[in-house]
Amino acid sequence: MKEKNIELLKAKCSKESYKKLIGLNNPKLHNFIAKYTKLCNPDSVFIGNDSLEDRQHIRNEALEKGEEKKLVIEGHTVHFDGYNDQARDKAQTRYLLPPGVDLGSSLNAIDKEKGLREIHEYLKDIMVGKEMYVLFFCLGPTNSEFSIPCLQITDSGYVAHSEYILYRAGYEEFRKLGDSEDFFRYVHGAGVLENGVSKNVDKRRIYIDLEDNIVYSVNTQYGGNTIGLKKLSLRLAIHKALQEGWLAEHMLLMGVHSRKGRVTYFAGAFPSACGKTSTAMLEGETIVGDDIAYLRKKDGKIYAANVECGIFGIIRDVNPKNDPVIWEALNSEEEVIFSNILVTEEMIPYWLGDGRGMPEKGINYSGEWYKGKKDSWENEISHAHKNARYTVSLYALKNLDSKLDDPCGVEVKGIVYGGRDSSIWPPVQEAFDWTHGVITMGASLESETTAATLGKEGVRQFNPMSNLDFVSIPLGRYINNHLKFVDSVNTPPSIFSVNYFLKNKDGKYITGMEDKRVWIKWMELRVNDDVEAIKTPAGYIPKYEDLKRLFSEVLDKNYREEDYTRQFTLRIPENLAKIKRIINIYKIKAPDTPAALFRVLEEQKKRLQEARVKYGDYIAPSVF
Ligand code: OXD
Ligand code: MN
Repeated sequence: MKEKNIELLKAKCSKESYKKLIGLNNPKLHNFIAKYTKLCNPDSVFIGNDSLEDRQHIRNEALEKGEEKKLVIEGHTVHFDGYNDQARDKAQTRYLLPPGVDLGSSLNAIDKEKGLREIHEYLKDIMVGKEMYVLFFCLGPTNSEFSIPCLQITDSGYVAHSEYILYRAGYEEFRKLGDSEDFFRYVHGAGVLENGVSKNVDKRRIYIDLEDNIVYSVNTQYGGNTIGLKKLSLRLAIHKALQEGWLAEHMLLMGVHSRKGRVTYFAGAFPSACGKTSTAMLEGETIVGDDIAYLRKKDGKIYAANVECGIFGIIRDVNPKNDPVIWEALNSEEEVIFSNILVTEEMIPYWLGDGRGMPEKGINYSGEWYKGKKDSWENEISHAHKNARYTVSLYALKNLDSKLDDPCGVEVKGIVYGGRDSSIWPPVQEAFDWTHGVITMGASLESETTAATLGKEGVRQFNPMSNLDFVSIPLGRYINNHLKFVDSVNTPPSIFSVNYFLKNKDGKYITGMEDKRVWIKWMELRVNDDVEAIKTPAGYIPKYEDLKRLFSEVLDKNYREEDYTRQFTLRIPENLAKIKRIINIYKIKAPDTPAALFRVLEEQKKRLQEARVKYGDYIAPSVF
């Protein structure tokens, strides 16, 4: 470490912190920490390791600094983000573009030098009067091929506390790293706080440097913008994965259990707020992860690991009926951070759809709240935000899969793609093969927008692999990486699409909330070659008899043939219009799209057109 850096860090760190810093023999790491200590100019620097004391210190800090408040249940706290800081800010999230690099027109980018200048100006003195937390975590299980060590610098006790819950401790990983620079880094400053929340959200910026694996985030607290190891790292990981031939995906991981005790692992990609966590939490199955998975090849098979060990879940419609396991965890004395819910005088949290009715008043993301309160645009403020969250450790869940921390990951046999789609895809269908699935399901995914990002809700948006917000490389190359991924794999995983949001013409949902338990069981049977399926022009769909049996076994329900017919009718005009949209998007937005994408979609179009000539626009499954 440079002499003046040593002096600076010695002056800002306590003795213990300095010892922990020096315990990592990595001059490049030290110089980086010194650089941001100098720039952000905190009053003091805390270096955290993997110990319980350090974890406790961070929890205390979040409370003492007023970023969190204690709730009535021991171990529970509440945090509020500012009224206009309730979701990921896509517009102000940009890639820092070095000269000569072209990421394509669809990625939000800024010239690197200009962007760095701007963000460094915002970071200058941003931590005056505060403590800077320097923390070490690991993405993926430790001691594993999946592991990526991460350095988080932040002045937010809430962000630091969230990361201690959500990620594996990484100080020991850094020790093993020696003087290597192969780690991800995040620098976050919440900026000026007013009542504990970031005040200058108009100066909110999230800038991503793919060359050096650094993400900077300022003037925001919302987890999706600030928790480095979450969506900020996903963008870095997608770039790294392309270079190294693996996949970094916005995917759940779960074990699906057969009646005979067989466990088959599935990965599933769903856009934010479209059923990913609730699928991962399905009754009778086990959860490995609910948000981000890395997939790697080994010995001709595909393995995946959850990069996290906690859930930053949306807390809406979480009640004893819909989510009994989460409900139980959130009502036990496990460590939980609730954010942007409503809290009453008795310090009891309330959220939308909790089944307990709405309190008359309390504190929420708008400050003091009372029934009927309106914002400055005359919009009524709901008691809790639609994108309110809970942060809890996966180890607190009784349905946790035993392989969460397996350094080898879990072997993935099925991949599921699902979006919020009111009119096109059936509840479940299987692709003909890997290429067909990657292209017609993953790469063609569309979803109606939700409250997880700022902007209008309910607008149909193209969202390939549910990863559009995080794809940090030209889209065509991202798709190509998927196609090539199974080159040396003996039996690639089967690919499925699901749709929990299909509606009738009258706008009513035509499947039940619990039906996803049946669709996943059918996929498990398919992957294991236990049932046959019906071949349609768009993929394989279940046979009525199989679903009827599963509905009875799993849900104790009588599944009527008329429901099956309605749900699985092939909607030709909607499918054709979708193919047209998707082809156009790739033609316009992704000049380096592999030719296979257009070929496979054209073939599907032809099959659909031929079926239409024979059987009309809407084709019942019995026809095939
Ligand atoms: C999330 C998101 O928080 O995707 O998981 O927004
Ligand atoms: Mn997500």
